[in-house]
Amino acid sequence: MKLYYTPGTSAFRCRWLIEELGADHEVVPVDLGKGEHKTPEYVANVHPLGSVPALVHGEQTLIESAAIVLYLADQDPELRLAPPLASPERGLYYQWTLFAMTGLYNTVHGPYVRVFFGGAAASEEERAAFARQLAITDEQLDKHPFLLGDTFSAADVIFGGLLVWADAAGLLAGREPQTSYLARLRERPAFKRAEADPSGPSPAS
Ligand SMILES: N[C@@H](CCC(=O)N[C@@H](CS)C(=O)NCC(=O)O)C(=O)O
Repeated sequence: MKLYYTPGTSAFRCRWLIEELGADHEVVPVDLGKGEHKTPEYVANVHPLGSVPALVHGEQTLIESAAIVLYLADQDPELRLAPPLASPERGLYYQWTLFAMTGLYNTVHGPYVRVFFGGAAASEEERAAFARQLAITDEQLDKHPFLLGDTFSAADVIFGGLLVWADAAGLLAGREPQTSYLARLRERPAFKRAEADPSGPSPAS
């Protein structure tokens, strides 16, 4: 498989999941600063919206980072990165994944990109909106190491990836149990491999 990738972007969660899978892969660095995502070739052949990430797997090219993560998580059932269909855990898996990508994403993305480019720190209003959303994970993460309980899953990759952004934007400081949870995720060898990217830092958006 081949991942079109820019560090610090939504592509990170895909890279992390690929590392959790231990799958053979090629990373194709896309330099947003140089506009490599807007060339006619890239738009025609890789990502019709001229964004990252995109995954090429066999004959198929997929876009949308969360779709890529969920698709890849299903590739090796023995790793239990996705809970069984129709199980109670599967319900929670959908709940936390969609909460992260439709709710938390909108709260975190703006401050993250702004701070990444050296702009103003998160406002009180942004902090309050983030804190209110994050609080719905308090009970689960107080009692369990991961969103689904004792078992790490792709939902942790998606939610945890957003906490990485929140942390970089200064939104996470002092918030528990999520700070300890993120520290636990950062200790994962797959996270470390994904983060140690040879193509170096690059603009977030
Ligand atoms: N919903 C998409 C968002 C993709 C996206 O906006 N990617 C950003 C980086 S985080 C990007 O490529 N920005 C440059 C652009 O779209 O021009 C996903 O999760 O894959």
